[in-house]
Amino acid sequence: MSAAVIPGSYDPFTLGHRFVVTQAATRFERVIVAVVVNPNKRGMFTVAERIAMIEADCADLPNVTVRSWTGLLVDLVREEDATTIVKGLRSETDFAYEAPMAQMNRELSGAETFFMLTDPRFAHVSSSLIKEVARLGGDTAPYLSPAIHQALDNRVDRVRA
Ligand code: COD
Repeated sequence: MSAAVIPGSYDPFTLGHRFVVTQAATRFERVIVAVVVNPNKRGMFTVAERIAMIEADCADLPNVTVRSWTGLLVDLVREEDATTIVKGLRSETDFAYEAPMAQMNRELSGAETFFMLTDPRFAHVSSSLIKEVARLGGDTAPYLSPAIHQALDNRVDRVRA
């Protein structure tokens, strides 16, 4: 059975992420969205909150599951009996960052990385830029599902209060 892991911080999950997951869900029998925990980085949303938001956002994709992961990504790939990692690409900058990781992951375990070009509507969208726009009062609705947009608005309001 073909299975792919799509890792990220997802703080928060954007429509760019959603595009990549949706495309992968039509091409793999199983898709595992992995919220990778970076112990040195405190996010705006907890890992549990991110998982809940992604699960709700991907509820229409029955072959997609969401979980957290700490450690080497290839160990998760092995644990999930997957062979493929999927990464979204927005630009050459993403490719330059991702290519050495893809080579390393192949050497470590034989896991292959498939790169997927994002939808041009989301080529400038990153979680960090979205958070900055929200903090400064800009409209982030075009880049997030309605529930995640609401959650971000609530969190930013709490930060401001
Ligand atoms: N459209 C399409 N794709 C996008 C978009 C968008 N608008 N925004 C981001 N993406 C892609 C990114 O390129 C990335 O592939 C993925 O979505 C997740 O993005 P983020 O910003 O949520 O997450 P990052 O970049 O902080 O995540 C980095 C990883 C956790 C994926 C990376 O560090 C990793 O694979 N870590 C595993 C640990 C490990 O094994 N390290 C050794 C590797 S050799």
